[in-house]
Amino acid sequence: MSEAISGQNEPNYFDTLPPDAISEELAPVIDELGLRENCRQLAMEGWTVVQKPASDEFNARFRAKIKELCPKGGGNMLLAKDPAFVEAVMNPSLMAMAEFSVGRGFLLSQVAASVRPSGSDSIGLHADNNWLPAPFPAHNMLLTACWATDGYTREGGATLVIPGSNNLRRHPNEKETVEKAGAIAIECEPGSVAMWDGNLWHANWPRKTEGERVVCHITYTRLMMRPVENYHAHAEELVAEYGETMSQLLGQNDLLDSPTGARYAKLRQTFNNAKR
Ligand SMILES: O=C(O)CCC(=O)C(=O)O
Repeated sequence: MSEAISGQNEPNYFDTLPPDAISEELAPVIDELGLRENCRQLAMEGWTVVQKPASDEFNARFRAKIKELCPKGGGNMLLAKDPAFVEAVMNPSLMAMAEFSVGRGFLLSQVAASVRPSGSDSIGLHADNNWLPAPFPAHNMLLTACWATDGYTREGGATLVIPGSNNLRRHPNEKETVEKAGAIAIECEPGSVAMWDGNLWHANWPRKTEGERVVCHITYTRLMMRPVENYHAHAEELVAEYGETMSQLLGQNDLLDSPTGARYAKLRQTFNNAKR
């Protein structure tokens, strides 16, 4: 294989960073965005909240767009449906947290939304690593970021989490699913983004307050995982519009899953990404 096609002009990384380490390249971005404590909490407890990563104007527009596109309680494949979803997915704070949690070169897995009216019951306790057998690996595979356009309160049906359950590295059993021992509510302001790793046991509380809870659920995944949603039909258009970051998110900028065979020009970059 020639140098040109194996990407040998990249430095060759030999060490894999530990799961809670922030890479040298990412550290200035994390500091600039004030996310160091979020990284610590996500790595240790399995969840964190990024306070209002965008303007109130964006949050209001985003909520209205979700309501328009998801009149019946929910929707999916939203990335291709309106630029507001791209703006949320590519928000600098979310992208930085995703790189920290699911590694350089991570993919977009899903862009869905839920609209929960008053009286909505809770969903069952689960870990989002639903297509991964236990024991879960030390490095996180899946990061779920829930954009809480209305904020979260327990009475309002906030996401329920069991801090530290991420460290058990397995799915909850039936008894644990019923008991929900150690559960707390994530409480946050409108426009904040609650996020958790694929190991964390979570559900939500019943919604007792009036009105609706409108949330966009964005999932990022490590580059070796299969995404939930398949944007192949939209990839060319989205990459032309949004460039290299979109290309990475849709798995078009690495060695893998290429319709013409492995993209060897991306080999070293992809192997290096797996270590960061
Ligand atoms: O709706 C919620 O609060 C929790 C959602 C959830 O379980 C998920 O997105 O994985």
